[in-house]
Amino acid sequence: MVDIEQPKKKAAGVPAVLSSFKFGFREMGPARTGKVFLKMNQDGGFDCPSCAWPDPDSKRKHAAEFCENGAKAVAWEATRKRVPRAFFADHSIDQLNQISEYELGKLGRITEPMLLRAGSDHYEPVGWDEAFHVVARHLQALDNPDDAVFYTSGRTSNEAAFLYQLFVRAYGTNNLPDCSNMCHESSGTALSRVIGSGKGAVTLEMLEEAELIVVVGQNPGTNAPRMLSHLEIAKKHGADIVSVNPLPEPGLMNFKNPQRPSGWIGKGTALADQHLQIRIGGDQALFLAVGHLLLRAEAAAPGTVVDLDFIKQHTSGFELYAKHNDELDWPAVELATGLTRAEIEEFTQRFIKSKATVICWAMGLTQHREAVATITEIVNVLLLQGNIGKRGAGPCPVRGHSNVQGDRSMGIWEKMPEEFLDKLDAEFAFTSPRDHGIDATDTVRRLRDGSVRVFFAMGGNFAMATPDTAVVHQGLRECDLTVHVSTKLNRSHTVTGREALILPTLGRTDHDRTPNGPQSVTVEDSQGAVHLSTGNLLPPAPELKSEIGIVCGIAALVVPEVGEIPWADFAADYSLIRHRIGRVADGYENFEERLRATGGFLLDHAARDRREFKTSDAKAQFSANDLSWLPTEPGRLLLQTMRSHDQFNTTIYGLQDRYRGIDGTREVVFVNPDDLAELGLKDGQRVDIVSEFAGVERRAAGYRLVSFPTARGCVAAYYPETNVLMSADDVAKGSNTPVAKGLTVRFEPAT
Ligand SMILES: Nc1nc2c(c(=O)[nH]1)N[C@H]1C(S)=C(S)[C@@H](COP(=O)(O)OP(=O)(O)OC[C@H]3O[C@@H](n4cnc5c(=O)[nH]c(N)nc54)[C@H](O)[C@@H]3O)O[C@H]1N2
Ligand SMILES: Nc1nc2c(c(=O)[nH]1)N[C@H]1C(S)=C(S)[C@@H](COP(=O)(O)OP(=O)(O)OC[C@H]3O[C@@H](n4cnc5c(=O)[nH]c(N)nc54)[C@H](O)[C@@H]3O)O[C@H]1N2
Ligand SMILES: [Mo]
Repeated sequence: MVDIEQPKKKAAGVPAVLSSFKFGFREMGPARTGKVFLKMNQDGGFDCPSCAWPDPDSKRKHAAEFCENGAKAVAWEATRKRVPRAFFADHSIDQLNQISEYELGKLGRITEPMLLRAGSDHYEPVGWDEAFHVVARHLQALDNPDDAVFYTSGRTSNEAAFLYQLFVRAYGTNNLPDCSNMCHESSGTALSRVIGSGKGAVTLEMLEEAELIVVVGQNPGTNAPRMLSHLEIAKKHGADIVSVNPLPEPGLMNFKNPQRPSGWIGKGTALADQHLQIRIGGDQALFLAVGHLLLRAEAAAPGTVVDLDFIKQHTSGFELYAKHNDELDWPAVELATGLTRAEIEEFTQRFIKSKATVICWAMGLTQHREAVATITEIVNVLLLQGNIGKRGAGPCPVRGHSNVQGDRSMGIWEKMPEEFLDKLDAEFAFTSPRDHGIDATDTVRRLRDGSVRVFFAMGGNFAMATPDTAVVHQGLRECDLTVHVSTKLNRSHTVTGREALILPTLGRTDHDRTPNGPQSVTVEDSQGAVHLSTGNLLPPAPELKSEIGIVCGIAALVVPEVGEIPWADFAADYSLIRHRIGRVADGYENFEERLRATGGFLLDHAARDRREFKTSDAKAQFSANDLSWLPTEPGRLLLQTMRSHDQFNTTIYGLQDRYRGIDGTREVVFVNPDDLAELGLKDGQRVDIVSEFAGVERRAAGYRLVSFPTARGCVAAYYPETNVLMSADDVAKGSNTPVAKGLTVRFEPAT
C-alpha cells in the first residue's frame, strides 16, 4: 500500500526507538535483539556497522549508545534468517535477476561459498578450497595484473583491509577502487591540498565546544543520527546551529533525543537556529559571499572579524584571495543560491559573533561537479577567522561507511603515496607496483570498454552503487570472473561474469574464533579515533570465514612466493597483522601496544593538534575560486539522488521514509509545489524523469510526483534506483567522484 502524508517536523524520539525494536524482533527475535543492542558501541562490544560517526568516550557515553538506523543495520546483519541451498537450486540467474534488491536482502545471511560455473545458469555450493582455486586459476591466467580490479566497500576492518591491499599489491596491481571514490573523495582531495590532511580536523569534544556549527549538505537525522545528540549538547552550551540544505531535514529542524527520557516526550529541541534553503549546487557561491562579507566587515572595523595573526603565521594565498573576493556579483549569488542577500548577511553575522566555528558536510557537497572548489571555499571561510586547530573549530567532513576512513589509512587507494609503498615493500620484502591504479569511476569506464577480466569485491554492491547502471551490468557480464565477499545477497551477485563466486563472510556482530582463540578487529571513525570491535553472536554457519581468512586463503594460493608474508599466521592471530600495520601505516605507530594499553586512541592530526600544515608550502592555503553554479533552462530542474530513512546505501530495509511522509514506495520524486504549478503538473501524477548530460538522455520511468517543501527548481529522488540517470563521464573536477547531486532533468508523461 502506498501512503503519502505530510512530512514530519521532528526526528527520533519514541517512534525511532519503537522502529528499532520492531525491525530487531522481525529479524532476530527478542532474546537476540536484547543481546545485540546492549553490546553495540560499548567497551568490549562491536562497532556499529552503520555510519562512521564516532563512539563517545566513557565520559560522554550513554547507557544505550545506538540509534534507530544503527539498530536496523545490526538487525539486518544479525538476522536469524539464512539463504537455504535449495534457493539457489530453485532459481536460475535470470530468475534471481527478477527478484528486487529489497527482497534479496530480506532472504537472510549466506552460509556457504556458491559457484556459478562457466556455461551454467545456476549457482551451486562449492567447498572453500575449490572456491579459492577458482580465483587463483583466473588471476594466474592473466598476462597483466591490471586486467583485474579489486573493489572495497567501507565496512571492512583495518586488519582485513591491510591484508587485502597487501595481497593485491603482491599480485601486481594498484587497482584498488573503493566506495570512498563515490563518497568523500572530493573532501579528501580538497583538504589534502589546502590543509595537508584529507581527514576532518574536529573531535567530538571540539564539536561540543563550538559556538557556531554549520551543517551543509547532510541529513544527520537519518544518516548519522548519533550526531544529533552531540549537536544538542553543543546547543545547550550556547552554540548556534545552521542547516544549509535544499530540504528541511527534520533531524535538524527538530530533534527528540531517544537517549534521554526527557527526549521521549514533549516538544523536542529545535536544533537549527537558521535554515538556508539553498538551491542545489549553490554552496560555493554562498561561501564565496560569506568570505566577501567577512572581509568587508573587517575593513569596516579592523581587527574585529578576521584573525590576522593566524593568517600571517599559518596561511598562504590570502592577498590573492582577498583581492579576488573584493567585488561580488550579488545578483549571480542570489540566482546561484536561491537565497536573499539578507539571509546571507544574517548567516555571516553568526560567523562574526562566533569565536569557534565548525562546518560539517557530507554528500550534498561532495557529489557535485565543483565539489573540490566548494570545499576549498569552506576552508577559506574557516581560515579567515583562524577556525582550525583550536578548541571548538574546524572542518568536519562526516564520513559514510563505518570504516571507510580506516580502509584508506590501511592502503586501500589506487594512488597510495610512495612513502607508504616504500614501507610496505621493506616490511614484506617485495616490490609493489608504482603505476597508479584505477578508481571506481574509471572502473566503470573500463567495464564499459569491456577491458576488465576479473572483478573482485570486498563487500559493497558495485552493480547498484555506480552510475550508468546498464553499462556497468553489461561490463560485469563480460568479465571472465566476478567474486563477491559478502554477508548477504545483493544485485551484484546476480549480475555475473562468465564464472562467478559468492564468498560468505562473518560480519561485525559475529564472534570470530580462529585456532588461536577469539579475535577482535579495529576500525577508525570519522574523527580519527581507532578502537577495537569484538562480535559476540554465534556465526550463521560454523564454516563461515572472516574477510581476513578469505584474503589469506586466496593469497596463499596466488602469491605464495612473493616476499615474506606469513599468510597462515596472519589468519590465525590478528594481533600479528596489527604489529605490521604499526610499522607501515601513518599514525598507527606501535599500534598493538597502544591498543592494548588504552583500548583505543585518537590518531595524530597535525593541522588539528598543532596547526602544522603538511601542504606544498607548509601553510594552510587560501584558494581563489571563480563563482560556479548550475544554471538551468526553462522546464529543466536540478535532481539530487539521496537516501530514504529506511535504507543503508543500496540495502533497502523497508519502504518507509518516515520523516518525509512516504510509505509503501520508493518510486517518488519530490518537487516544490510552485514548480509543479509552473510545469502544469499535479501531486500524485506519474512521470518519467529524463536526465540530460552531454547530449545523451537517460530515463527513469514511472515516478510519482510528491509536492514537497524542497527549494525552488530542485527535485529529489532515491538512490540507487535513479543511478540509471547518471553518467560515468559526469564527475567532480579533481576527485573523479560521480555527480549524484545536481543532475539536469526534465519530466515527461510516464511511458
Ligand atoms: N541510515 C543510513 N545511514 C547512513 C547511510 C545510509 O544509507 N543509511 N549511508 C552512509 C554513507 S556511505 C554516507 S556517505 C552518509 C551519507 O549521508 P548524507 O550525505 O546525509 O546522505 P544523502 O542522503 O545523500 O543526503 C544528502 C543531503 O544533502 C542535501 N543536498 C543535496 N544537494 C545539495 C546541495 O547542492 N547543497 C546542499 N547544501 N545540500 C544538498 C540533501 O537534501 C540531503 O539532506 O551516510 C552514511 N550513513
Ligand atoms: N546516485 C547515488 N549513487 C551513490 C550515492 C548517492 O548518494 N547517490 N552514494 C555513494 C556513496 S556515498 C557510497 S559510500 C556508495 C556505496 O557503495 P557500496 O559500499 O558498494 O554499497 P553498499 O550498499 O553500502 O554495500 C552493501 C553490501 O555490502 C555487503 N556487506 C555488508 N556488510 C558487510 C561486511 O561486513 N563484509 C562484507 N564483505 N560485505 C558486507 C552486503 O552484501 C551488502 O549488500 O554508493 C555511492 N553511490
Ligand atoms: Mo558514502
